Amino acid sequence: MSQQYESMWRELGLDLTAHDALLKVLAQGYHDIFLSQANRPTGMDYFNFVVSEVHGLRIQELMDAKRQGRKVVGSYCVFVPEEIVLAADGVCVGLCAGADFATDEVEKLLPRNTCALIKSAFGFKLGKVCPYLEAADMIVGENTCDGKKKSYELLGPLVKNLYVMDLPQVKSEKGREVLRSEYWRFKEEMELLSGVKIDAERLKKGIDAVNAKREAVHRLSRLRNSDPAPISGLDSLLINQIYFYDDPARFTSSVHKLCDEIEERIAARNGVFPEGAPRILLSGCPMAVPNWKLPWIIESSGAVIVGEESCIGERGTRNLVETTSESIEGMIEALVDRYFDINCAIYTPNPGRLDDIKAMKSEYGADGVIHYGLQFCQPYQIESIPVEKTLEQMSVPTLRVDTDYSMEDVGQLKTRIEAFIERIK
Ligand code: BJ8
Repeated sequence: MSQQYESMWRELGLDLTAHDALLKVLAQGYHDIFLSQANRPTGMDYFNFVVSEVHGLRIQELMDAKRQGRKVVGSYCVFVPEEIVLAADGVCVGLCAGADFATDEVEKLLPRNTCALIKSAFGFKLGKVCPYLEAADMIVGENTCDGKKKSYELLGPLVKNLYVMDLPQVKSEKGREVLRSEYWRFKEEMELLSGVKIDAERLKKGIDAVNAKREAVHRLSRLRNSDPAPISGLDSLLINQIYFYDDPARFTSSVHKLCDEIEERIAARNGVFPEGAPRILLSGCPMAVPNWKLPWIIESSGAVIVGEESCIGERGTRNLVETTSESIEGMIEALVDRYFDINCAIYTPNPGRLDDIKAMKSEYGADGVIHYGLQFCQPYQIESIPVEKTLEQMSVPTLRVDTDYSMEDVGQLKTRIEAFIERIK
């Protein structure tokens, strides 16, 4: 792949040597963690292909779209409405990264005790290894946690095109008004950037495309309910990660095709884990590519992950946008309704998230919950304590895991997770 895309990467300003090293690590990790799994559905071949071309063919597609005058918008948060980007004929891509890179350089800019998700975003910029970031015509930051909102002040001078969206911290009428006015402002900004006037017809198409994508992953989530599990949690997480990169229509049809196959596997009782394998619900911080450490430890210890209460998972995809309105005002309001309901820990208070965890636990028949907190992520680490307490009071075994992107704690995590699995058995 390297030679085929070298000129494109050079044109984007990537550091080819560092980028090559990153791709090698990614390919090796993918081989060891994903391709080594037994009895995967054949529908995963498509997603294997997407990963193998994630810095190749997909970037080529973005560059082709740019040549046709379309704009590429990168975002770090599921509050950024892809529907509005699509309505302006743009392409929306996720920019969160799940690996440490250029850490020494990053720590000259950011305190060491910044969460790995933020440091990684800076590392991919400073190390010049992210073609999505470099291809983006607009990078959308958002005022969510303190770490993110303060770090965008430092990211701004490093990129030409940062746009910061303000977001509410409280689920009040005032909070809703903040989201409403920010979505109108974002619509105007997208119109300016693209030169496309977003009318009701365009916005409806954007809403339908993203709703269809969400419906596809909802179908997959429901199918994971079966015992024996017809698909691993690792593969499901991968699909949720690819959700942020792939062409929406192609992604949607590939997920449905996979689901058709999974239905056949369920009928044949053909699982990827033995029947009765301990079932785990993961909850907490988002896991961006290639952050596969914790799910890999869990599933290689004999338990299966049956759901993710996470932004790269159900927190990000729950609820469709209501499609009853024909007017642009009504559609923006429907977007506000849908996104305002995301139960991110940046909200205070945030009781809805605990309700979601409880509902997912019973819907997917989870035997226990593992709460994943990134070190130095105050919102999720602080919430993890009442989450654990409440679930344990309900006799739901719960394990709190705080970690980062390094592999240093793998042995220790494995010991804790194996003991937890023994407990829920
Ligand atoms: S809607 S979860 S994607 S803000 S891990 S950077 S919270 S210190 S990512 Fe998020 Fe939007 Fe919320 Fe979802 Fe801060 Fe925590 Fe780091 Fe985090």
